[in-house]
Order: sequence, then structure tokens, then C-alpha cells
Amino acid sequence: MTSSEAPRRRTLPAVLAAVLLAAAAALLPALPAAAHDELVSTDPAADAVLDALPPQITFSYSADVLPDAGATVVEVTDVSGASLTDGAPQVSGTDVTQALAGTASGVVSVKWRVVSSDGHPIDGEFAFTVPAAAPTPTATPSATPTATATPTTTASAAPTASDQPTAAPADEASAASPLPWILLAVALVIVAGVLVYVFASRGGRNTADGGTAGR
Ligand SMILES: [Cu+2]
Repeated sequence: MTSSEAPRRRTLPAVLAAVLLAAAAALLPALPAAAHDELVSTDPAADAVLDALPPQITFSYSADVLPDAGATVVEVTDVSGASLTDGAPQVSGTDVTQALAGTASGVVSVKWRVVSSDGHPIDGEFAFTVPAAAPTPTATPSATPTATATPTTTASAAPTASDQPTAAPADEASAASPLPWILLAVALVIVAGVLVYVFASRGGRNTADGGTAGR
């Protein structure tokens, strides 16, 4: 909002801008001559991944928001669109708190609207994620004996297996384990390459789109 207002104001003649400002000051005498407020942070933060639905969402703004009833609207919905809010949002100074109720898994969408201290409504939305309930751990985690299972012994261990009474589990483990590790290593290399590419390309044009910077 601030970013869309500033260029327009610059294009207007100075006299017209002064007249508009005077008219606005006359129409809104009680309000301080301030700029838009901005949403500074939220808890949980946007795109956060949580273990469970939090009991509440807190929005922190750059200035006091209008505490009038109905001025603040918060909608919190799960993937199916069901509302997760519990009661009305509470305004306290620069903070708005919305209690939540129910359970959710997946993406939780948050839409908010407040009236900032200069009388202008501002709004926005974000989302966070509540993963599906983790499956209950049924089996004990990998009860393989932690003997010295050197993978090289499997090739020549056929004739004299005197030191290994149970050779079958060791063979299965050593035969199954290398492939996932190789795939993981390849994936890590690919991810690292992509990250290097992204950061390198972003560094060249970071002034082009600073939209998320807040100005
Ligand atoms: Cu404003």
C-alpha cells in the first residue's frame, strides 16, 4: 500500500497534493498524520511448519491498530475451508490475537484485516502447515546387531565363517544399505548446486524485486 501510494503522489503536482492532504486532515482531524501501519510479524510465522495447531495466532503491527469492534477480522481455515477460529480477535495495542480451536492437518490459511492507526484498512494473508499426525511407531527401530559389519567381508566370507555365527542379517544389511546412501549423496549434490545457482542469480538482480522486503 505504501509502495503504490508513493509513486502516485510524486506524479501529482505539489499544489494538488497539498490540497488533498489538507482535505484529508480536515476530514480526519482526530487521526495522527501517519503512514500506513504494517504487519511486522506473526506467531506462528508465515510458512511455519508446526507439530500441531497452535492455541492462538498473534499478529504484531508497526503501530496500534484500531480496537473498534468489527474493525479487525481474522479468518483461519483448514484445507477443507472449515473455520478454526475460536471467538473474536482481541486487539491490544499493536498486537492482535486470534484464539484457535479444533484440529487441523495440512495447510492452514490465515486472512486478516485491521484498521491501522491512520484510519486505513490493511489486510493480508499467509499460511502455515500442520503436518498430518505422525504414524505411531509400531516396530522397534532397526534392531540389527551392531557388530563390526565391515562391508568388504561379504565377498570372501563364504568358506570360513567361523567368526560370524549369523551371516544372513549382515549380508542383507550390507547389500541393501549402499544404494540409498548413494542416492542421498546425489540428491545433496543436486540441491547444493541449485542453491548455489539460485543465490548467484539472485545476487545479480536483488534490487529488481524487493517486494517482500516491506517497502
Ligand atoms: Cu494509511
